[in-house]
Amino acid sequence: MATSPSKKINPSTRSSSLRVDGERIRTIKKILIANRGEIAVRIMRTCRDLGIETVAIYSEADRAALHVQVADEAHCIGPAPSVESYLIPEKIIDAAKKSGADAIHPGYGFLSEKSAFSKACADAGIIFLGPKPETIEAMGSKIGARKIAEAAKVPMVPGTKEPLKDAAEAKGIAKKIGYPVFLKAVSGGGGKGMRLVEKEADMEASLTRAASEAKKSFNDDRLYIEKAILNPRHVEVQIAFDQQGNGLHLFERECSLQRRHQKVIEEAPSPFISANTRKKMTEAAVRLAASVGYTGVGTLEFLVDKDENFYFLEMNTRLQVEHPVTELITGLDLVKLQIEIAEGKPFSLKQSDIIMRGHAVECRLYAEDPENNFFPSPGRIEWMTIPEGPGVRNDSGVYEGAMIPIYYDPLIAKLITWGENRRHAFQRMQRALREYEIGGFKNNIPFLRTLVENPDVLSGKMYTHFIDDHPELLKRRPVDLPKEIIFGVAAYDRTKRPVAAPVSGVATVGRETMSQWKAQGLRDTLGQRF
Ligand code: MV4
Repeated sequence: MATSPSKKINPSTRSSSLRVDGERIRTIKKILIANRGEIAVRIMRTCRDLGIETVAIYSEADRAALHVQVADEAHCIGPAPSVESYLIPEKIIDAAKKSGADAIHPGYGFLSEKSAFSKACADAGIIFLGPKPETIEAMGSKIGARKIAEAAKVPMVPGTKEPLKDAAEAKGIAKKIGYPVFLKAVSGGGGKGMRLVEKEADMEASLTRAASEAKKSFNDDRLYIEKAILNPRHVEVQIAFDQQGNGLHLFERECSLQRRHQKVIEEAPSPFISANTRKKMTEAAVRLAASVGYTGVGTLEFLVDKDENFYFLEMNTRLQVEHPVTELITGLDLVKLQIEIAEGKPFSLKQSDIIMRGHAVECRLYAEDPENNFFPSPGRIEWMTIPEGPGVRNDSGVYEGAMIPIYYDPLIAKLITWGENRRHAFQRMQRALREYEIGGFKNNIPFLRTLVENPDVLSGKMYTHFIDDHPELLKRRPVDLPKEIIFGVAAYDRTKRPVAAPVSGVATVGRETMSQWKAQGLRDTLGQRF
């Protein structure tokens, strides 16, 4: 696919092979991004910053998608369903070879944590922007990860490190560690296929159901058992390792506001943990990653109880959705780090150079209807007003006029704000969400506004089941019009062409015209959207 020459960057500005400390540096000049949506666009932005050419892949449903338009070059890899396109390693490696890309960035989801894909890239002589296949494989088995954590003396939830043999064994272990317990799939992760067992009488039925779910989801029916931590907080540590074995942590993220294992709001740092807990947790994370010879960026998930005891859960060997909050408090670009690590460059930073400054919050914008059980709501973006101003970052994969396909994750954008402290970051998030307008389909912006204005959220009282425990958060609130209209004007203007309101010779649209607008019944029109 041809692209305009004006977009082309000159890759010759990136010097080729040089030696640092006797290690070979392989300069990356062209990266294929094996993903779509906001993360593909975000990765391409860093590539452009670094003078690296970008290659997009796209399915037939994504011909006009933003990531295709942003890339220097794009290749169609098949029909809309991801099992026929974004999930097929051969098609992606073929596109990489055709385009002459030296590296592939998998983003998150799709093939990002498939060791076979990482291996296939290596076999094709293409750099995979992620850890070695053996590391992905080792962390893919949750009992394998528990054995690694134990060897590295990282605290974890009491439970088993071998697959369960039968119900009698499961009952014996559960009795010893105490109910309630969780049955989890050995090949699971991200909360999929977990089952809470509250008492011995439920064990047999739970085992049968959990095993059949695990078989269906992961083609592996092996289960293990863990003591259940009640009302935990979900805190994760960002780490990075270069190929020389230097390890760093980039502090932690708080991810407790979630619904059905889908995170809704994340922030950094965690408002719950003390400096002492932070030190112990980040040291444990670096120790665990070092013990497996980790390379690249990665995340260690922990559960934290009310007494700030922390327990290792699992490791994610990819760039995560919520990485921008870490970028905003550290000033680092995690994609740039990934690229430099893959090139074989040793870190130029020491741990003491990484300083946490201020606070960051991220809201995930989904094309789904909070008032209808978060049912996905695809469609066309009829209009969109994007927040701007101090401390605001919008990572989006869409544009006004774009179609949201039904085939993929309904995440359309991430809104991230930075502030000098938590309160300031949330104030900016409240402001930015009031500016944000997306029309044409149902989305969760009103729900996000409710959340970031909630007193319990603002005082840091949330926990993993907070949203489930507060169904009233899902109800749309009446909103007072005058506050909203400051930015609502622009949106109204674009839906009701012509641009200028044809009211008694008034040619400009602004706050002065509001009373006339009201006379035209504007309140009713806007009322449908707030
Ligand atoms: C747990 C747990 C409590 N105790 N394990 C969810 C994500 C996945 N990585 C593991 N998860 C959990 N594992 C033990 N032993 C609580 C969670 C958990 C959770 C569980 C049910 C519903 C929502 C949850 C949100 C975050 C964490």
